[in-house]
Amino acid sequence: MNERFRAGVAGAAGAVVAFGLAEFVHGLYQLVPSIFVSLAQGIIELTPGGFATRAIETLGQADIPILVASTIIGALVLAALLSILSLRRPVTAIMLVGLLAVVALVAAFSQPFVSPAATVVTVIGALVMGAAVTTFLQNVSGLRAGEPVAPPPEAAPSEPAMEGVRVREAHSSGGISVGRGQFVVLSGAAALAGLAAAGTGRALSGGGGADSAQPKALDLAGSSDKNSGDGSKKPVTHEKLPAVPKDASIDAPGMVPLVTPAKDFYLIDTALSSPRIDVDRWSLKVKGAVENEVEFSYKDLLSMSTRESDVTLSCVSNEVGGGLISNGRWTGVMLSDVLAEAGVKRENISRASEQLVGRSADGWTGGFKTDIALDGREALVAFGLNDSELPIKHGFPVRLVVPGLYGYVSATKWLTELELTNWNFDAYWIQRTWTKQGPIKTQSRIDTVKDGDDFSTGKIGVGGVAWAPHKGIERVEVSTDDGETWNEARLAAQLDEDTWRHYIYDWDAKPGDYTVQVRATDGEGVTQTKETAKPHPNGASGYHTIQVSVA
Ligand SMILES: Nc1nc2c(c(=O)[nH]1)N[C@H]1C(S)=C(S)[C@@H](COP(=O)(O)O)O[C@H]1N2
Ligand SMILES: [Mo]
Repeated sequence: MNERFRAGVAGAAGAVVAFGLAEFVHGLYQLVPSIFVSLAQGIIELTPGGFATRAIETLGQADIPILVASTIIGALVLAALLSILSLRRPVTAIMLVGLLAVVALVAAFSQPFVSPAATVVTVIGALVMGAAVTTFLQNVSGLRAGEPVAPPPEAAPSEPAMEGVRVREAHSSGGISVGRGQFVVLSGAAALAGLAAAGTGRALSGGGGADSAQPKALDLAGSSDKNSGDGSKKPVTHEKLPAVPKDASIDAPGMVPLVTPAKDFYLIDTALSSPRIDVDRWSLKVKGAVENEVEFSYKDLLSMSTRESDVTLSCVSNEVGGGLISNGRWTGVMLSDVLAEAGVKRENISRASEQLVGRSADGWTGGFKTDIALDGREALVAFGLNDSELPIKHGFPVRLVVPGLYGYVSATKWLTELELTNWNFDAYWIQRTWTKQGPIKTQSRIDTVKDGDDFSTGKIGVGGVAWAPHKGIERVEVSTDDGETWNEARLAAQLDEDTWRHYIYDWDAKPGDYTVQVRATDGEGVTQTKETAKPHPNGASGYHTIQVSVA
């Protein structure tokens, strides 16, 4: 092993220890954010618009492992290079480590709910420990001659980062060195210790695990009589929807459930790890161009009138035929009721209050016309999904759900603020070149038959879902001849005009190769466009088209 290689290994081992320690502290104390996640998140935020639209529009899906892997590799390579540099130019190396501390702190402080002092101590402590381990490994492998054998890093946490400065006589003879085998063992041990610390930290903080934990059942009993003494207030009610009617679903192999189970609900956001919010400290502010700013606690919200509402949510990044769409039964307070408390009414919307911006605990924003919140549709400040609290990943404790709008302009998760402002403000994805208004395009998808399927002659049920949230679906047609002729599909009962609708066409298939397509017509009589478009900048369009063979 040559000198550089050993120095590189020493640096990488030190980095593992530094990250491990920081991750461990994060596990013990959540107000110290995960430095690793903060850095990766920083990369996302700094990604410029054009690139971001392609690279991270489906974050929460396949891109996360790539991002995480590149962040890890990047950090290890950087540490290795710093270690090599430190042999020749220790002072420069130390200054660069200092710069890393600043970068890590900036990233950490952009996370929600950060304890400043503890975070500073953690970052500096972790870097000092990492540098100590690196220096120790450099020493024992003879890369830094003239130093006495340092005790193991666990026993020597004091001022080791400075050690490099004192090593002037690096080329003098002597110095204690261990053999190659021992160097490998020591480096491996350091890295393992770091990994163990990181693993423990992850386990303590419930990284991943708690996200998938079963959300608690909603319990609104007892929160109802709050305002009853006040004669001026309308009585508080908790409206439940009747059970989903049987005839609203078509039961066929491959059909998706009409109401998506929370665990299967599509997931899209820019948060590498979901903000964990303590409901007792959470509040929702309504501010900006309002008559009076108001602030709601979680209890305040639950003691208002609540309702359930069936709403299909879709992501603008959904490709034709794609799965970034789900249908939920949401529980919450009407957004219009929340706004009314701040004096916002449809009649008094002005240019200054034309836009309603939802802001998340993690800083994400989504904005839409204030009028949409007040035009009667069941836009909710939601705290429940399918009779349970919101899952952490889907916005616990409170999010927005607005029928008819894509999620990127409307469905703010981990909601902490509603701000009334003018139309000039550009929310998160608008800054990244997606269009300002995001009405969901009328669309349909074939689910029961897949592209490339082979069938034998006979009846084939071509079915799936069609949606035009807030307009409803009036008709769905299926073509088996590449759009030459269209056959009316059978529709299930419409659960709600805000939700998708099941359809099926019983196709009597003869032998041959077929191009099968579907198209939907919304409640206003408008058929979805045949024109194909990519998701960027305002949603995909075109007919879902598949090829099948019948023999
Ligand atoms: N805080 C926050 N809210 C957010 C997002 C986000 O990145 N951060 N993404 C939005 C987008 S683009 C969509 S499509 C929906 C997805 O909601 P879901 O993950 O619950 O399906 O959330 C919206 N709300
Ligand atoms: Mo989205």
